[in-house]
Amino acid sequence: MKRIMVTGALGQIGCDLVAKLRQIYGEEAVLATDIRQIHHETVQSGPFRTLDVTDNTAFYEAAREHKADTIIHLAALLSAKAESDPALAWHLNMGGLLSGLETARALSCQFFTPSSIAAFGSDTPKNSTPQDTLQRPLTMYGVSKVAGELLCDYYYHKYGVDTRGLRFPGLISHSAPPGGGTTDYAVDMYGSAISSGSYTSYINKGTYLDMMYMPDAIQAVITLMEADPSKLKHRNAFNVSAMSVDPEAIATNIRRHIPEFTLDYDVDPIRQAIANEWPDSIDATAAREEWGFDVQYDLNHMTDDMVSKLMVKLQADQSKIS
Ligand code: VAH
Repeated sequence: MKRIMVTGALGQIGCDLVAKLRQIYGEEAVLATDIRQIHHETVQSGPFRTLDVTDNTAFYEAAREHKADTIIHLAALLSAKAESDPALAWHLNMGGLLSGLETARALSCQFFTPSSIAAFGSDTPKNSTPQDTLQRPLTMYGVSKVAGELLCDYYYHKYGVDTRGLRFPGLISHSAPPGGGTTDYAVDMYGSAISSGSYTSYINKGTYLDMMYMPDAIQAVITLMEADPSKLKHRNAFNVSAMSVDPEAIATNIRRHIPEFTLDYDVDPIRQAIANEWPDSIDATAAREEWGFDVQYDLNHMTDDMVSKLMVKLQADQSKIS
């Protein structure tokens, strides 16, 4: 990777990924794009342009003008939003992906796009879900993720496009809010614990899902994209995870810092039904063996960092008000 174009750069992954890529490869080397333009560090700290990823010509022109050799395509609707507007989700998630792959083919770019644990359905083995197994999701988000994995593999086998992907678990971060996902409850819980000392979860206790702290997710993208292609037996997409937790496990861990934190439940049937489709825990052996996937953050370490970073943010916000 030398000259990188990122789509969905103002999203939960995009904000942190663009910052890290600019730190490693240089600010001018990383073009951030998004459908929105807002006042944000990602826009201010290097090249930025607005982009509708479903516009093939605009996608191609942005990458060509940037002289991109790598496309990191993040723009998509997440699970809960996708379920509320399946036709829009298919249009954006698959139309945007096809634009990106056609651009990568025309300009000989390396190509990354995330898949998700949502690519598995309720008849997939729920514990230590294998890298290669049944994928019959019944959510539009899951359908678009499985279709996306197949399309990326097709572009590799048919045209030789160097496509690579990760099946991300729920991602937890403090810098940018997630938007329209199901695992967002975990991010919201940390924020509420700091701001109000309590949280009402829309996902029920005992609902185990794979999660990962954002720094580990960002490092996984970079390590995979820099990996020796001759070592890759899989491409789209690798299972990766750092932990399997339910709301109670996160709450118990938060109480190591905020003993009086309280958690109760008001379950959202739509997002609970989505979560019920997903594995309890996935097996990341292939990622470890083929390109050295590893994580630095377990639940304790993630909570320590989230609480300290959110405390700083809250104090900064309070000083602005006073
Ligand atoms: C979502 N955060 O909740 C995303 C992710 C595994 C979940 O794909 O939709």
